[in-house]
Amino acid sequence: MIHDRSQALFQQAKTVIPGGVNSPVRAFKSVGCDPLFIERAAGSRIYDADGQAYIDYVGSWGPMILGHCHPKVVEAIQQAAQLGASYGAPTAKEIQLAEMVCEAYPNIEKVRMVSSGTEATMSAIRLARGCTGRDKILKFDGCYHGHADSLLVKAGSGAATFGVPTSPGVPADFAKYTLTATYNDLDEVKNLVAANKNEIACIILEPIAGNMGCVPPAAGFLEGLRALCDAEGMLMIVDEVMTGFRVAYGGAQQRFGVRGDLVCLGKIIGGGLPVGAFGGKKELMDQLSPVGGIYQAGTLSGNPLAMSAGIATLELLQQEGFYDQIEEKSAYLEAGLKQAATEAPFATCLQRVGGMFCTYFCAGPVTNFSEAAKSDTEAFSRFFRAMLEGGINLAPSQFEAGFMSIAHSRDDLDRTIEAASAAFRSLK
Ligand code: HOZ
Repeated sequence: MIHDRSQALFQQAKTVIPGGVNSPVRAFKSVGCDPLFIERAAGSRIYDADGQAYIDYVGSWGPMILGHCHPKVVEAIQQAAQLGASYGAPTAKEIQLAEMVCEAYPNIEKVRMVSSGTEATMSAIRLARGCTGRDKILKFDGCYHGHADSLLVKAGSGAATFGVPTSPGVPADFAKYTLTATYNDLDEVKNLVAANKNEIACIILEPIAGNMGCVPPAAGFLEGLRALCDAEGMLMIVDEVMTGFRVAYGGAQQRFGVRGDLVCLGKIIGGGLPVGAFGGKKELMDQLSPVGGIYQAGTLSGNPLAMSAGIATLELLQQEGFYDQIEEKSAYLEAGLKQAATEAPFATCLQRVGGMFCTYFCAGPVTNFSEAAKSDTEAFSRFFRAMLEGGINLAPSQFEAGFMSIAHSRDDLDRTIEAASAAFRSLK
């Protein structure tokens, strides 16, 4: 494939944007090639600046479950834009989307809209600290909850990709309030909680870890955390930014039957526009300003374009059989990729929950970050480049999930499996 225009744009971008990108993983730094610059997208495809099409499993890192440019979502955004891009004042659309979220998540009685997943988790943490009067929080090694100071400790996603899980710039005085445990290790969590009795405000987790690839919760892990939070007066914050409306309409909490005290959402609820949300029982949410004293605000919060795109998206997700189709497509791809991987010269392990998946280049199962980190990232990067040259766009990091959309056709999946066979063979 020709990447002349993308390469020229990357050189130009680097002169005015740090690393040429507005979010680190996009720089393709860990996969040994220059990033594609994207010009447009439609359905299951994205098109680069050199005019080449790719079957896309990044889906803007999760939001595009309908595929790109769904006509109903485009129409909703266009109509909203004609009425004004932003007012900084309440609108009926905010209520509509909030009602849809509350209906989908029974543990959310009230929800506040923000502009990104980072804002959602950051605000939920502040609320948890304010409600409990405790400063410490507990997160899991390899889970990523955006880039707020308290949460950028042993983080997954780009932080793991570039080997700086705890970022310079996070004061040690802040980081000391963030305790970290091994994902899926309930005993370790219990020990940490016992050692910090009555000091931990909340446990925050990805109910399916999608920022160290794709790691499902072990049997009993979510239930154990729930019971521990109840026993110890801690809030359980379930970060469903990635999994919400993705692995089921009611997210991972519906799928696994365990409910958090606070829930963070983002990605799909904005239909591709910048959005985040956090919600929970009204006793907790009403401690936020202006009802309570815990402050949280945002100029673009509840933006009418984002609300419109979110409403249109969620309406389409309610269609009968939507998630069955996502499951069916994902299972088909999983089976095909596993078969293709038999041609790899070493062990691989594909993990999937609903429409999110990851292939590790090591023997599995992968249950936590230290196991994910055993994946041969050099082999991943060769596989990634071979897939890209074969017209398949995967996330440019071993530690990110792939995402299925409803727009992926059987033909797209077959082409992907064919490209993967060739890519695995090329690793010999
Ligand atoms: N690291 C985020 C996904 N897990 C987003 C990356 C991006 O948008 O570049």
